[in-house]
Amino acid sequence: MSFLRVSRLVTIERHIAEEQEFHPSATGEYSRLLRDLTLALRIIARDVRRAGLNDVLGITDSMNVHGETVKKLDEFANEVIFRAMDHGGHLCVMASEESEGIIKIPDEYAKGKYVLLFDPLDGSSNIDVNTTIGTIFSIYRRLDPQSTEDGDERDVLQPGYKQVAAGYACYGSATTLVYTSGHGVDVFTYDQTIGDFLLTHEKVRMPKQGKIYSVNEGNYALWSDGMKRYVDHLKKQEQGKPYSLRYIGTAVADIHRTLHYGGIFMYPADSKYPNGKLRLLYELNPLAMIIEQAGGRATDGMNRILDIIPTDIHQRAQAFMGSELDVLEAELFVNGHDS
Ligand code: AHM
Ligand code: MG
Repeated sequence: MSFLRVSRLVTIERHIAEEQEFHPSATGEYSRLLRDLTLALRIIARDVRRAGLNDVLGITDSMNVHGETVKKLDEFANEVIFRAMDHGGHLCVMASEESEGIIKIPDEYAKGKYVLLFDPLDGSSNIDVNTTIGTIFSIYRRLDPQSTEDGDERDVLQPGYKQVAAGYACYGSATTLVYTSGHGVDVFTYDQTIGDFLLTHEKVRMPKQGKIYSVNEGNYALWSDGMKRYVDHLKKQEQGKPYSLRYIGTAVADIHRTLHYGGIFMYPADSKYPNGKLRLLYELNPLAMIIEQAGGRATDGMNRILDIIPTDIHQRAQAFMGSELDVLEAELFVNGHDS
């Protein structure tokens, strides 16, 4: 099945410019922010493609041919995003899964009206084995639109429903960029020969129900009884079942498949992670916005993920995301309403 669902030749930059035309008061600041961010994604994509070679090309374990320290890819991605975004004048503060506190914009640069949250390299356990990894991002407006000062933790701790835009880059068999600004979900594919992301799937809609579940089932013994019953139910031999199991262990990749094929992706609470493992600000909110914008459902088993009020920049939450009917059914089981 081909996923090409567009008739127009459009780059990501053109697409964002077209969306800005819906907002006559737009100053272009947002378009410039996105342009800087996609530069960072192109640089990370290039280095992901060279993963494994960077060390080989280095003179020693820790030095590359330029005499610079070879960084782990996730630290490198974190730094690339910071360096692409710190000086544009459109951000007032950033926060990253890889950085302990909020990330200040350096004193010498102007502070803008947006906030950027990101997971620079999602699926880090897959880096060394050439399996799909990704970058996730989330953009908010700062709380005080008139301020030209640094943003602070309050700007970062906003609920997901306030996101202006969200997306992810998925470094798989191709590099794709999945993006929403609240007007549906569009998918762009990177063409390295022209160095640009081209629109390849416009306004993705996910199936109402799928036939795939995606969860780390190795944790079965650590789950609640309701969660165990739900997964047992998906494996029954009855109409429409058993479901197939697919689990990559990179949230971006598991969500990307779920977006196209439908079904459910889960990271529930277990006795090791009582609130689930995934991070609300850098992973769940942006992925939940994408899933909802494509017609799916994203909850923590009880509440809409986008409505959770964050209290800590690295807080975790449970994830049940995917086709609407599948997520509704999972909620019945995990809340004990299945019998
Ligand atoms: P990371 O951001 O440090 O890579 O960790 C998050 C990843 C997710 O991408 C993925 O869904 C999950 O951790 C996999 O966890 P597990 O190995 O416990 O199944
Ligand atoms: Mg991650």
